[in-house]
Amino acid sequence: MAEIKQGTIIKAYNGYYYILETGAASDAALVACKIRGKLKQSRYSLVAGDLVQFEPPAGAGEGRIHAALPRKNALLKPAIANLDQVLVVFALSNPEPHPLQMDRFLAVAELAGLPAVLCLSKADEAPEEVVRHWVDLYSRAGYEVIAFSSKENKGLDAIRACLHNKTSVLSGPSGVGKSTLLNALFPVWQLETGEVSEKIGRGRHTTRFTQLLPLPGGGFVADTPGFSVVDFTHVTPGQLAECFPEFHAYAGQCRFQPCTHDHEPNCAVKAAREAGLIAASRYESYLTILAEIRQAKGR
Ligand SMILES: Nc1nc2c(ncn2[C@@H]2O[C@H](COP(=O)(O)OP(=O)(O)O)[C@@H](O)[C@H]2O)c(=O)[nH]1
Ligand SMILES: [Mg+2]
Ligand SMILES: [Zn+2]
Repeated sequence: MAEIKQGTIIKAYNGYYYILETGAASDAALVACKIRGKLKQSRYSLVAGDLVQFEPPAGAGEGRIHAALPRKNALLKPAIANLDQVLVVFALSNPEPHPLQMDRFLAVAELAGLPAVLCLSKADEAPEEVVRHWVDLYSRAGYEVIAFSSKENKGLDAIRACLHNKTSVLSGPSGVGKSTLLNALFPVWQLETGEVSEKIGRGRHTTRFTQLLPLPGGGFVADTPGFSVVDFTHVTPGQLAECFPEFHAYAGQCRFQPCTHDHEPNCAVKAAREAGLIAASRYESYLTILAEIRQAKGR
């Protein structure tokens, strides 16, 4: 009987699973494996981030996956298992911060049950008071916020520390500097970066598939555009309110239970918003998404 080892699936591609053995160096060679027949019929397919037991190839050729360990969690889009957190990346300038869009990305992480860290890029392009405004706004909402500049090498240690020994996915719109960030953190990676327009032209015929990058020192980060489709139509108003952490302290004190924090009298969330305890932009984002949910449900 060959030795059975444990490892993490780094990418799944063309029927092969590429595995990094647990405890191996981040730049160790990946082991190409196929799934053992019996496991193939199991309920779910294996994805990046899955922990598996595998039998390395005897000589040349491929190894075999014998078993998958239970998952902590799994995302569908992008398909990644066992995530610890989401780093939501937005630019402080070029493109300008878009609070509704930020709140959507943060809420998607909340819906997935994953802690979100807000990483604000291109700090070199924004005046200090603008940086402070956005950091304060989201810190007060309960998020860990890191302002950084890949260009000027600022805030990168905080992001490196945040990624260490965890499995993370970067999410956020195109052009905010996600790939540039990963290259600045770990220069050996040399991921493709550039203007949005250039990338569309070049990227059309290249297959984009989900892949984890093993971090030097432990942990993984997903090189993927993240959640591109942010769709809340399957979400209930109650679930949406839970996606806004700064509402939690007040929601239990509303006169009506459940309360949608919209038209109801004696709403503690609305009162907190009027007292300046909840930021206006956050409350407006909530109402905008709530209206979309209601419209989709024809209510
Ligand atoms: N000024 C400045 N520009 C940056 C910074 N990071 C990225 N950029 C630029 O933003 C553009 C988009 O970067 P990219 O990493 O491809 O964005 P992605 O689509 O989020 O992966 C590129 O032109 C980068 O040079 C930064 O820290 N400062
Ligand atoms: Mg990119
Ligand atoms: Zn309320």
